[in-house]
Amino acid sequence: MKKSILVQEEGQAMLADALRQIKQPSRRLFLQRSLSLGGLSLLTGCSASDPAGIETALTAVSRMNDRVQGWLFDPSKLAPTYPDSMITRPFPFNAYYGEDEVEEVDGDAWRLELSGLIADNKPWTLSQLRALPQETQVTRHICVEGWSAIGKWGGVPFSHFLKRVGADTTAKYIGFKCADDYFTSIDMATALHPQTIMALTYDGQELPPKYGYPMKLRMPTKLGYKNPKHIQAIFVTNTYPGGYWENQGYNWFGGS
Ligand SMILES: Nc1nc2c(c(=O)[nH]1)N[C@H]1C(S)=C(S)[C@@H](COP(=O)(O)O)O[C@H]1N2
Ligand SMILES: [Mo]
Repeated sequence: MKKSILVQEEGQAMLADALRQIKQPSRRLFLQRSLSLGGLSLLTGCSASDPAGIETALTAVSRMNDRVQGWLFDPSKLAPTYPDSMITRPFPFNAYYGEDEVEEVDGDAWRLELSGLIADNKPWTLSQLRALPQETQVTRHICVEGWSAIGKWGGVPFSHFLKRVGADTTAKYIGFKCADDYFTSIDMATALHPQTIMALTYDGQELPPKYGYPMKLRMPTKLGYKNPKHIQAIFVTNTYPGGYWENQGYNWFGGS
């Protein structure tokens, strides 16, 4: 059997054990922190003189951590919301490129493409999305680069959309392909979370290019890099799709 599979199985048994003992969030943090390099070599038999082994082990542990976060995720627990007076102005821009290189998407020509485990995969126009029920949230966006900001997004509850198009909500993953070649993917429980929305507006106005025109996925339960802007295609799958930053070592679950 491959080492990574052994690592996962062994690690999962250990984590399942630990999970049975912990109930409070403070203990959860302790659990996350305890998945350190020391614990790693214990788990895997890899040493610091074996960088490739460590790399593999780190990836394995990050994927285990995804599962733990998935188990701990409470689909009905809401992220904090804020009054309009607390909105961060100006709201920061971020991407893997500079603000002068923001993707200019033609909203009239734009079509949201659907594929994978979805019954009705006809493409959607922007006006069709605008005709669906809309919700607004004032929530905090947290970026791993060390900043957070409160913003106001409006759009279609993603769970409503997924049911409308007949997505297989028992599938594991939802993947996103963006106009700027960014890509990411999320777990189904988060996709169905009541605060996960297909954002079409920012602060009451049409979503500006820098914040992801024509549509971004807004999830206050996830870190910034999990919130894809300029979404062009959505697919439902049971095959792990990874992501732009996730494939470079960022944790996939990426809960905030
Ligand atoms: N398409 C696309 N989406 C993206 C990114 C990106 O580079 N391209 N960067 C992510 C990161 S790391 C952050 S913090 C947020 C920033 O969103 P904002 O510009 O609305 O603040 O977008 C996320 N979604
Ligand atoms: Mo970010």
